Amino acid sequence: MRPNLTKRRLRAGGPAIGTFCVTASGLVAEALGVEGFDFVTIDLQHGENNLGNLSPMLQAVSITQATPLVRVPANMPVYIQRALDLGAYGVIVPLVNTPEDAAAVVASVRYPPAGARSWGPVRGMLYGGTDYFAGAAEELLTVVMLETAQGVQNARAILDTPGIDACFIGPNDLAVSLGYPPQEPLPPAVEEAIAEIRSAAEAAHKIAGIHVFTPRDVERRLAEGFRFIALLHDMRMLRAAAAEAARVVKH
Ligand code: 3PY
Ligand code: MG
Repeated sequence: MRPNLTKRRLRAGGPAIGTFCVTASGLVAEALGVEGFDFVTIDLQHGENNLGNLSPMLQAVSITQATPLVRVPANMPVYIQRALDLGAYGVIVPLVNTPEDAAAVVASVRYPPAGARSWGPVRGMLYGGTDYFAGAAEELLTVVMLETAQGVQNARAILDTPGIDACFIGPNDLAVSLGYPPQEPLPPAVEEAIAEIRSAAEAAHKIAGIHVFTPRDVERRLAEGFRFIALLHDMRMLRAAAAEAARVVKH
């Protein structure tokens, strides 16, 4: 099966730095991949994408060196299994709050006997190869989002769940769950919760991940021990560049 370069980097102890794509444009997804990110995550939770347009979005990422990942809209077998069937090389599952939630994620990713995924990788096999069944557990990346107060409380148990490769912190939802509006920089209580999750990941020997919104924060989080880092998404990049360009407009 085609190697998952992002998973291999993480397994080897290195960082993987990628981004998200929220617009439904294959052109944009391809551009993100071409620019050198380790992974591009097609976002089905927020933004324009859905199962109906996912196949061409994944095709666009797949012609670059970036690993194609999908953030599913919810922890439901239909989303996780269909994203993988269409060629996602890993899933990022939002709002995982309990070890039972984590076990459900693994059951959707893994074929029996380890899980309950149904066979039918229509495009997954085109991208992954004819030995998809034999290699799927090894190559597909399983990431759970810890982004609620309950998720922080249960972080160690969630990360101890067999089959979970990494956690990914959503700082905005985490702030909201802890009683703050989404904001940058994050309030100290949110930073404390982030540090708690990172410690839990370290204790569980799992990879810690987080979404960041400035290149400087990539450096900061790497120094803290995070290794699976997403920087920005296409709309934020576009708006920042557009705002910078529009500064020339004086009236
Ligand atoms: C959050 O910040 O809540 C996220 O989900 C970022 O991806
Ligand atoms: Mg979130």
